[in-house]
Order: sequence, then structure tokens, then C-alpha cells
Amino acid sequence: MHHHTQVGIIGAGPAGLLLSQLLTKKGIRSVLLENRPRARVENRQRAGLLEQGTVDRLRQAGATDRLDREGLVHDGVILSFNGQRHRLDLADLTGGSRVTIYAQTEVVKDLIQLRLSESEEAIRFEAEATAITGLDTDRPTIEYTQHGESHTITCDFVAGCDGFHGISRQTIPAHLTTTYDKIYPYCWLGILAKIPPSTQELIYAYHANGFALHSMRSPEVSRLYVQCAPTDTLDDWPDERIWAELQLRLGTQGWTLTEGPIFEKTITPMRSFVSEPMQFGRLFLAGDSAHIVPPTGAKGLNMAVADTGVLFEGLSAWYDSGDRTQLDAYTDACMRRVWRVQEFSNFMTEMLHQNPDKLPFDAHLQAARFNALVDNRTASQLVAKRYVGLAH
Ligand code: RFL
Ligand code: PHB
Repeated sequence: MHHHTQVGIIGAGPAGLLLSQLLTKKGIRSVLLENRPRARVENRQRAGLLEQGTVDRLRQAGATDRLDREGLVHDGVILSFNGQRHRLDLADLTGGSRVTIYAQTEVVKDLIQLRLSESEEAIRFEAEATAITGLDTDRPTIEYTQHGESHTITCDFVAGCDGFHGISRQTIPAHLTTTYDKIYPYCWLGILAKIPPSTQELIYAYHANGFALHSMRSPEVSRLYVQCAPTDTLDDWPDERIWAELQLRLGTQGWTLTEGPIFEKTITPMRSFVSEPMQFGRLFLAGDSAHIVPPTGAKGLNMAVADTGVLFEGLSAWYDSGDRTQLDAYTDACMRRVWRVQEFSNFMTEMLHQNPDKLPFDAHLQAARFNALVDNRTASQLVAKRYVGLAH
């Protein structure tokens, strides 16, 4: 079957869903292709922390009804160094900014529901994009297969929102692309546990045994992470070992971590990745298809939303007045922020994890970095501003 639309969007993660919703509100037609079934997309456990700018974009898309009711607004965050805790008062240090805890699964569910309530055809699930052609013409084409049948869509523009493993990035000729890649020698084992959080605010912990993070999903569900080795499998981490390590790494005098039933466990590799440029002809990449950050700075979803905002503004300008200036400058408009966020995510990651290859000297540098951050209000302010998404 053949079809024409204005913007062909590949991937129904946060970037693709948000873009299609913003375009719809603006009266610009799009088709959204997603290779996974709806239930799979809605249940992928990932991010949990939204910057104010992200919440603002979701509000512009009309997708904050439930977020406003259920999101947990946090004024501060706790950093722990070998059991010594230090609170960054985000609201005070940033002049009033906060972060919101609201799971990516819920952002995605809300956007899917909004799109499908307007049209059952708005998202094609189990539709895998297999090729993008004609990017240097004004009628690019996406080929895709759905339920064993081949289809094509022609469009004015293609938005490559298909994540790190998608096809869009590969469509840009290799000789025009530069990629930067760094793989960290550790992973995160993440759990969801049916237990009220033992803390009001997130705790990021440096410990001799490795990093740990106490986050949350709701007043009833805790989200916790422990650093593990890249060679570890879930068999190496029975529940008792996870709780014992979390107790040790997050622990401080006079505080107890309450344990509860674990209902989900996954291991995530840690990587920094950037591909430049983020566009080619009429193709524009947004989110994880163009860049990956290690999750320590909580930036991946927020960057995907920020790219989507820039792309949406560029497409709006083009459809409003035929002006391509903003679209042409898309990569440049994103890149400075992308590298600043890469630097922040790398800084947080390397300050807080145990690198198995490090020298005793490096351990002192890590402590010095931590102390420089907590001892100095200006340094705390900068980290707080970057954490809430103000200083890009
Ligand atoms: P996604 O979410 O990967 O969506 C891409 C979509 O494209 C589909 N797809 C295709 N569809 C059609 N045809 C093809 N050929 C296709 N190929 C792929 C895929 O099925 C998928 O649905 O990318 P997007 O939209 O760019 O969003 C990026 C975010 O998902 C990601 O950056 C964050 O989850 C990263 N992240 C975090 N970010 C934060 O901002 N704050 C956090 O607290 C945070 N914590 C995390 C995280 C990521 C984690 N993992 C598992 C990587 C914690 C973890 C553990
Ligand atoms: C999460 O809640 O999943 C989360 C929070 C903060 C991070 C990473 C993940 O830095």
C-alpha cells in the first residue's frame, strides 16, 4: 500500500510520540511507525526524572493531566560519599527550579493514549521501517513491513526517532558522519520493588563496593540501581545480594533501607555516544538515534525531548512560511547542548562509580572532585543548575 503524509516519523519512543503530538496540535499531518507491539513500548522500564523544560514541552503537547496529578516534585537531591550524605537544595541553588519524578513508561502511555484518541491510525505498531530513500529530493520515501506485508510512505520530511538501534542514523552516508563512542567498564542492575521509598529525595551514592542509586516511581514503588560488572548476569544477583549491597552502599548512620518484593530486574550497559551531523537532506535525527548518555545524570529522555522541541520549531517555521533556515541549522542548534550534557553525564558517572582499572591516585581525585562540589556553593550551584536542566 502507498500513502503520503507531511512528516514520516520512525519510532514511538518519547521523541517520536511527542513530535507527532506537537505536529498534530499544530495541524501538521504525520505517520508514526513503531516496530514493537504497543504493550512492549508501554512497559519498557527506563527513565524516571523529568527536567522542567521537559514538563513544559509535554504541557505544550497537552500531555500533562496525569503528570500534574501523579508526578512527584523534588526540591533536592542527596549525594552520599562512603556513607557521608550531602543534600543539594535544588530549589535554593537554582533560584526555584525543581525536577519531577514521573516514569518514562507513563509519559509514553499518556502520549500513546492521546494520539490514539484522536485517530486509531495515528500510530502503526508492529510496523518496521526497513529503508529510507530519496532524502536529497523533496519526496523522501520510507519503506516498511507490517504483518508480513510491504508498504511505502512518501513524505515531506523524515524524523528518525528510532533509538540507538534504529535504521535512520545508518541511512546517512558514512563518509559524512563522525561518531564518538565510549563504553564504561561497569553496568547498572536496576530493580523495581513493591515498597514505599525509604527516602523523600533521590540518593546517588559513591561507595568502595560501587555506585548505588535510590529512586522511586510512586509512593508505593521504589526504583533502585547497583553498579555491577559487565560480565555479570541476573543469576549473579539473587534478591538477597541486591538488598545487602544496597544496604551497604546507600547506608548512613541512623537510616534504614526498607526491603520489599522485587518484581523487575534488568542490567543496563553504560555508554556515551554521539553521531554528527543530526541531519541529512530531509532526514532529522532526534533522541537516542543520535546520541546516548550514561544514565547517572538522568539526561537521556530529557535530551530526546529537547531535540524534539528544536525539530518541531523548525518544521513549524517551514510549514508556516516555507522558511528552511531553522531546519538547516538543526544540528548546530542541538550540538552545543548535546556536548554539554555529554560532559555532565560523564562527570557524574566518573565521579560516582568504581572503575575496576583505576589507580589509588584516581580514588583520591574522585574524593577531591566530590569535596570540591559539596564544599563550594558556586560549584554546587552549577551542578544543581545542570541537573535540573538550566545550564546547557
Ligand atoms: P527510544 O525510547 O529508544 O525509542 C525508539 C523507538 O524506535 C523504535 N524503533 C523502530 N520503529 C520502527 N522501525 C524501526 N526500524 C525501528 N527501530 C527502532 C523502538 O522500538 C522504540 O520504540 O528512543 P527516544 O524516543 O529517543 O527516547 C530516548 C529515551 O528512551 C532514553 O534516552 C532514556 O530512557 C534514557 N534514560 C534516562 N533518561 C532520562 O532523561 N532520565 C533518566 O532518569 C533516565 N534513566 C535511561 C534511564 C535509560 C535506561 N536504559 C534502560 C537505557 C535509566 C535506564 C536504565
Ligand atoms: C530513575 O528513576 O530511573 C532514574 C533517576 C535518576 C537517574 C537515573 C534513573 O539518574
